[in-house]
Amino acid sequence: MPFSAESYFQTQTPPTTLQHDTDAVREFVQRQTRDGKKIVLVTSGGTTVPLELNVVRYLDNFSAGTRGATSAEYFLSAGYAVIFMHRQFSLQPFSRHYSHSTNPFLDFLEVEPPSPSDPDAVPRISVIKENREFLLRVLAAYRDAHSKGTLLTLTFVTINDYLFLLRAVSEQMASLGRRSMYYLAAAVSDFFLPTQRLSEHKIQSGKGSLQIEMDQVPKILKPLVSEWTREGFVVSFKLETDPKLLIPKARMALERYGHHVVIGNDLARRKFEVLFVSRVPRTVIDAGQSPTGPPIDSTIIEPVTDAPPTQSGADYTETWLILEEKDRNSVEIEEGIVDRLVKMHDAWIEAGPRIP
Ligand code: 9Z3
Repeated sequence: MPFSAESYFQTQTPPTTLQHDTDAVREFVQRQTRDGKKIVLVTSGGTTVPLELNVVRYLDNFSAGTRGATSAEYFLSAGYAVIFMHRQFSLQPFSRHYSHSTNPFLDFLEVEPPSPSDPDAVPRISVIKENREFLLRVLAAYRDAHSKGTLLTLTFVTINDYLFLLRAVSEQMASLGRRSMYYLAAAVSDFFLPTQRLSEHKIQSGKGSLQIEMDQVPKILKPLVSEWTREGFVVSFKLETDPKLLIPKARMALERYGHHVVIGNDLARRKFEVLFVSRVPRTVIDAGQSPTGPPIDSTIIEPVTDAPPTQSGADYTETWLILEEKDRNSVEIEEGIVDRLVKMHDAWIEAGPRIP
């Protein structure tokens, strides 16, 4: 019998930090609610599946955390409070600009020699001139988020940590009703080994090949959408490597879970092209709201023309969001993604009951 979400949570062990994290989220949600903020939960980075209880080996899911960390910054600048739930040591908002090995922090700095006329002077470290404007912008946004307390960071490593934490955070955010958004960019394992079948110690070699039978991870979007989040605006990501599968799999996710937006991305093209599949609620159209709004300058929105008709018909919007070729080294596609989602979310808030 495959695990349902319910049987999963009944039989698996919650992470030891769960209560502490839940308390932090409760306090954060209460404070942001008092300040009238919309809150977005951004999940980011890949989950692991340990193969042993005293873990030496694990399976990992691909994700550097760029999508989540970058998007979190754009949500903050759009006025959202952000719960950033990420894989330990994956990229984070603000520090992503310099902590990555392709952008080492020390390369931003230079040493000014002491003045020969002042015997007590010491060398000074400063930021290289051409990086100053950029770093000042990052620093200002970072300080702003810190002084206003609008960013809460949570950490997961395993798929088990992720599932328990996602449920706890969603339950705390439920009181926000339509003023909450779920931006599920973490790369989530599809298969796992239940604790009861995990080897306690390191699996020994020497017995030939290793065979492991894994269980399917329960489809967590289902209870998230229908039980935990009430009226939250839910955006999930679909990652494929076969371009032919992207549209059908993104549609299928939307059909199956009944949430608001699926963003499909092909692994090789994800930095400059994403697919938006959304179910535009009738109420939004009837209220005369544009569900998408115009694109920001550097992005092109193209209708999907090569997809077969949907089974259920009318209420789908399927479009590509593409970065213009000339902008691909200087603009981040997350700016366009977040811009679009904020407009859709506002239309969703506008069309429904304000606070439950
Ligand atoms: C994504 O598709 C993300 O956009 C990426 C971002 C992982 C490609 P990077 O962190 O990459 O910028 O390097 N996430 C995959 C989401 C996922 O696993 N979804 C699950 C599913 O479709 C559950 S919601 O089944």
